[in-house]
Amino acid sequence: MKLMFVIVSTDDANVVQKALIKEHFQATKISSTGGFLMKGNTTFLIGANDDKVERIIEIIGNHSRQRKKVIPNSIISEFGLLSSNPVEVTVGGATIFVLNVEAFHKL
Ligand code: 2BA
Repeated sequence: MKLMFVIVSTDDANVVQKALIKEHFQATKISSTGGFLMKGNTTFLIGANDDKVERIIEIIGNHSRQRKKVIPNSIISEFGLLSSNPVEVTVGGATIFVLNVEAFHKL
């Protein structure tokens, strides 16, 4: 058995959670904060049989892969709004740790 720590953007957390539930994978969702950006992200704790790990990674990748997004970027001067140029930013992505589980009890 494995314990997976999966850190995703909070923007992707709900779709990842729904996709895991749809395939009957149990997960615990924890609100977390990235140590570098100090921005909120979401960590899933997932206990799973060894043969399910690849499928779980696939599901997470399908719903949180890094991608480009175009967002409005307004330039504001002392005279007010000057222009609104869309800029491309990278969003999403997942960091996944897979650990061996020595024992698992449900009491
Ligand atoms: P990622 O590498 O995709 O990491 C996203 C989040 O995943 C991290 O948020 C952190 O919460 C978690 N994470 C990543 N690697 C980890 C590890 N080895 N152990 C535990 N948790 C881990 P942040 O720490 O806020 O980092 C956000 C993004 O900033 C990172 O994206 C990376 O692109 C960049 N970054 C992080 N540390 C950096 C550093 N020392 N120098 C330059 N860029 C850094």
